[in-house]
Amino acid sequence: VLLLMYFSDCLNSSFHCPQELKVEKLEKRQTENDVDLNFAHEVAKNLIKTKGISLSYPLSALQAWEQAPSVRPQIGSPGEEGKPVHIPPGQETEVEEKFKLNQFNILASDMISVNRSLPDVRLASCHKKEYSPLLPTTSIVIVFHNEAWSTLLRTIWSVINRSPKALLKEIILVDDASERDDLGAQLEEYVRTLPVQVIILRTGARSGLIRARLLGAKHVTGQVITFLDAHCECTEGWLEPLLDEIVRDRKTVVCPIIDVISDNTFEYVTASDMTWGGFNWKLNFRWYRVPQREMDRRGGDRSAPLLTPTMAGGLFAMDKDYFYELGTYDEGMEVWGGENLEMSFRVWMCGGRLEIITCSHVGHVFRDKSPYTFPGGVSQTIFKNSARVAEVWMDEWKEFYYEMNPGSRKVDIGDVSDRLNLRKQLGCKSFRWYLENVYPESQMPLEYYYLGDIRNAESGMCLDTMGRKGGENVGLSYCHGMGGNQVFAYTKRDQVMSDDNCLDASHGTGPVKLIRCHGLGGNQAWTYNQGDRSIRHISSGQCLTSIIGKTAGPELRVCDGSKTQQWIMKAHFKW
Ligand code: UD2
Ligand code: MN
Repeated sequence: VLLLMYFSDCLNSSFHCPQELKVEKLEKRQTENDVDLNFAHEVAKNLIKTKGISLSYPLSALQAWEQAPSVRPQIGSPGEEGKPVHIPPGQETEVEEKFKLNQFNILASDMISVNRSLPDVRLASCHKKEYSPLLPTTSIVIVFHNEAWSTLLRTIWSVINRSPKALLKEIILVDDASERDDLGAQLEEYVRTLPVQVIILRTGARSGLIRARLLGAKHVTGQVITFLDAHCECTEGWLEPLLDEIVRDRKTVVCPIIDVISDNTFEYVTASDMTWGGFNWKLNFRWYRVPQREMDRRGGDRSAPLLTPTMAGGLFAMDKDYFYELGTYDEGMEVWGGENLEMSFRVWMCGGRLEIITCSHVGHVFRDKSPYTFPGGVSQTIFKNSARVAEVWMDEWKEFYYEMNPGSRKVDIGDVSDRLNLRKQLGCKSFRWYLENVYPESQMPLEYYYLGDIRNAESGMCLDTMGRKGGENVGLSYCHGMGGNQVFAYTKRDQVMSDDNCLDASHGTGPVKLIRCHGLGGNQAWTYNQGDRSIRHISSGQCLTSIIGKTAGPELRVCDGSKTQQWIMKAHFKW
């Protein structure tokens, strides 16, 4: 008989529970009060054993959790059920003027209830899942700098409304030196009325999101830390599958699917469960399609946890002790950026795993630009943070980053010796191991012959992406030796690649395009001949040619050995 245990007050303690302990038989044949505590623990332990549930969590979470009441749509209110909000005519100028305050439509956000209803976006198979009755408690840490009142409160309310009460230890708000009046005393007063413990911390001086999160983490009393941005909305059933996966293996760091809340209409738009996290040479986090390999590993079950090479960074949950064991965050990082890849590499390389839990959905307002200032300058800050990631974690592949962002070689990145020591102490694996085992589909080639610019012998000009997007022609311009758009890698898989695009020619003649690398050879396979310096398109047998008098870019032509078909790959050549 399965016993459901209600430890009404002991949710807040770890092993020692107060007296009001009720043990109920599932079939409700009999209810006994004042059962001996030791006996109850014994029964619980037995259950854990027989059900095969890991004992890494204290029994505090042992209870049938009370479900949060689900939010009913307020018929007629704007944005209900996640629908888009339409701004009344005549307010367009105000929308535009106020947009830059938050880089989203604050008028739309203000029109929506802080308790708005959302659709249940989960896959049908998610509803059939059974989660451990022994889920740990969690503290939610939300950091913010100048967040809008309505988005912040909607984040908080969505947590309250859609998390089982027993699992929610507290919400920790970290105000990173906001300069808005309503986020001061008014917020303190507001949170006192909430049906959950809310702690407000203030950094005092602007510390950036990384150090703000660290301050929040110090005050966590739950067993799991869950981080959220300050403009999120959690959907029905978002929390249980995250915590369940951590119970199975405390070294698993879990992310929900991050759905899109429109920055304009605040419409709730479901994101694909077929994307995972990657990164490019610039060390920007990017979404890519999940490869077949990972679909196969999950037996084609889209509701199964998805192993992801990296995470977006804002929304994730992690065992609190493991957060500390693994070295929290790099405190040398400023304001915004880099910490997401740093944490992703560290988790994988140092013995953990990183997953997207596709049955858990949380919406986030994605913005095109940051609304706030970067005290040290935007690019200086991001260069510094990313260079710290590259120096500590990426071994020789850091060169891809530096070649792509020559500006970051000149930035003072500060001292990284503590982080290097951490890597050593934890006995972390190499970046090569990560690329081979976790992310073989990466845009960083595992084996490559050359990284640098590719110069034409006749014109002296260099191949140049001209900053164009995938699908456009590759260009040719004066060699500047500064990397960036003129950096290409010639790889062992016969690719000539620049970041996530590859030189691609679908016809035997004509312009050569930059197309997202597919790694399958075909139109993207080239061989470089060090002898005659030709770059030959394997499938057509034609040669990459710089056309005299034509500045548009190189084309494919019949190979004739002329200087227009000779290309110089000078530095770092490794055969
Ligand atoms: C993404 C992440 C974000 C973070 C960032 C890289 C998601 C959905 N978001 O950018 O969490 O990992 O990548 O660093 O995955 N904030 C401060 N102090 C600051 C700057 C920001 O407290 O100096 C707060 C900000 O108010 C927000 C959170 O940090 O609540 C994340 O900032 P963001 O929303 O501008 O980042 P985002 O979503 O573009
Ligand atoms: Mn955000």
